[in-house]
Amino acid sequence: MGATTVTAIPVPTKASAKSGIWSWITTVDHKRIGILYFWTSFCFFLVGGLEALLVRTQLIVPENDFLTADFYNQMFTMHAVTMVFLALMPLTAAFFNYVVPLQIGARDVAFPRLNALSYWIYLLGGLFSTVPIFFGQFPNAGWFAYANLTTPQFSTGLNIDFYVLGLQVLGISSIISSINFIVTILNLRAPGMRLMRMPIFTWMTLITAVLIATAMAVLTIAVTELMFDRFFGTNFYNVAKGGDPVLWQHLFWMFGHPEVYILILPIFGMISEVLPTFARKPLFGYNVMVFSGILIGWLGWGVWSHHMFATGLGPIADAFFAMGTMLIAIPTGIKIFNWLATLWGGSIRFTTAMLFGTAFIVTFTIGGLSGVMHAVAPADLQQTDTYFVVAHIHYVFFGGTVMGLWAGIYYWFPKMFGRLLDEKLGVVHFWLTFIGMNLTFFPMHFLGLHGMPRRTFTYADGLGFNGMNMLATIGSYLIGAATLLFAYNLIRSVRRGRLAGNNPWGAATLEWQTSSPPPEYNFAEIPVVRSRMPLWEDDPVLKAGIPHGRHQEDTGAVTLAGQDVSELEYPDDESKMSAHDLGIHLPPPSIYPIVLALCITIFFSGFMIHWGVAVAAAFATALTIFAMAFEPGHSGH
Ligand code: HEM
Ligand SMILES: [Cu+2]
Repeated sequence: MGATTVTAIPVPTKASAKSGIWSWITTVDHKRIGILYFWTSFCFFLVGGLEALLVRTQLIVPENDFLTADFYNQMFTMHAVTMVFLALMPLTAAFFNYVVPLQIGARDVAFPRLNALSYWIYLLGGLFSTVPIFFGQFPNAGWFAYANLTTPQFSTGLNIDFYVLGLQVLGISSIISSINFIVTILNLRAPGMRLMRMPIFTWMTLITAVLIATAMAVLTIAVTELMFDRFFGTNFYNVAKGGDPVLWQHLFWMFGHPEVYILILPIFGMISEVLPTFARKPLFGYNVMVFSGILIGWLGWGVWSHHMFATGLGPIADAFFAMGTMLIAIPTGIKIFNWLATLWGGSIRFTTAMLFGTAFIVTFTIGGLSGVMHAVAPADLQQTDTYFVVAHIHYVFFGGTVMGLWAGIYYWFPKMFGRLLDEKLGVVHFWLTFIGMNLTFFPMHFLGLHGMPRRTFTYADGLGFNGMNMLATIGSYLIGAATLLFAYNLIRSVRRGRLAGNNPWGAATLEWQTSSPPPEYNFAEIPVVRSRMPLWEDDPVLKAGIPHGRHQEDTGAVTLAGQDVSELEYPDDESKMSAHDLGIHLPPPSIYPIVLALCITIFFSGFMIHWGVAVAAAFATALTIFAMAFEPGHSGH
């Protein structure tokens, strides 16, 4: 425990007085919604992992017949779709929900009912996408679902219908929640928290939310066109009728590349919270970290065609997209150096969160390097559609996103549940995961360079692929074992973990000021912020290192609910401002989010069942929106 730890004896607190299933169904509390996101996406992570293990088991030996070719196609497609849309994105959303309002000293998000709505749409959309397992009709054209594989002539089953409609539903959820977070971060910050005093995780959430709102819009256009091709006989992607399959590739990757940043920028934010806390040093180069994040998000919009070198775009386009892609390595490299500089000279505590955090720097960098390798267009012609790309993807998704998320979970779990995860199990979990992932994905670089194609259901004996495939599969079983251990640790620690207290790690940002878990209203008094690291200000040693904005810097005239709070002093207990005094109410629970989510999901399923169902659900959706709009928004304090 660090010098700034203020808690004497941790006592368990209750997140909310209300309990029972109904209170969860109708909740609009960002913390509860965060917890719902957390468990749901973790379950989907287990499902996605199981799909991956089936794929790896099929490939363990040459000419294996563990899975049929068709089922194999469904498994690798659903593995990617599950991981990207149902596990990792929502798991970052769990932290946006739980942590961001606390970090900015707010009582909730800007639109609490919309927040609940986006969760329920996600859950129902996720279940909808899982239904086809019961009749063997999972999507089977890869997660990027290239035309013509998806046009009605070549895909007659329901497989692609599920892909199209599932993504429509899930896209609504992501767009709603991103708008909610943009507004929350811009408008609900505590007095004194200027943009450049925001915790870096909040900053990366803001950038990610902008990317989600814009990129998801493009995906929606792409899948709506595909939906029209499949259900209403249009020909956007049908060559025979003058359509263009390359149009799909452009639209998909215009979404797809920003999407990979949507999955990594929040992690950059998490790592930038974990490393300073456990090195007991402020983040090195905060300003540069913010601007390099913005630059990555911005450049990320201009490089999509690096996924399309093999379509023959021509030398000018190839050169443009190759250079654009390489440029991204600059802000990314800056971040890596800043993390290293943060560690430099720090007094490092290797907790499990820190183990995952530091390992992330290594594994993510390997993935970044292979990315720059395929930015070289001529080299990419060799690498594309081979296992080399699979190696790259997984060093950035697993070595980056997953390792970073695990760091984030070990770090914030005590805030969310009031109890610490078991550190002994954590260390075992870390080493199994770290060894397992490198064993699984590192040989794939060589498999790819030796010519093993990606998405191949089996391979012939004697091509030199056997040993490395065996290694990769063994590695994946290690990851599986590690993940089960992790699941056990999570479930066990919710009830039996060590009590955490407000600030078990001695961290610097506002979420650690309130109790763990925080009360329904988060902060009894809205904190007034004077620096980037409010909780380190009182520590004479740490304080010296806090760049920018210490006590001396004036907070400006900050007003809240018409009162100048920057100058307020609290002479005695009675005059302290509470939520009540400031006129801040907590929004009442609402049943409409789940009802609306149900209507929307039924609307899209209607296209597969009967058009009458879709029409009825459209009416129900409109009515529910009206009812929701007129629902009274005030309740007790
Ligand atoms: C400096 C950073 C990066 C560079 C230069 C880079 C470059 C590339 C390039 C050129 C490709 C296309 C390869 C091909 O299909 O032939 C690619 C594929 C891919 N990248 Fe990256 N990348 C970087 C970071 C990331 C990050 C951070 C993520 C995700 C967290 C990511 C996820 C992916 C995925 C999922 C694919 C494959 C998509 C698919 O074919 O299914 N990349 N990357
Ligand atoms: Cu890309």
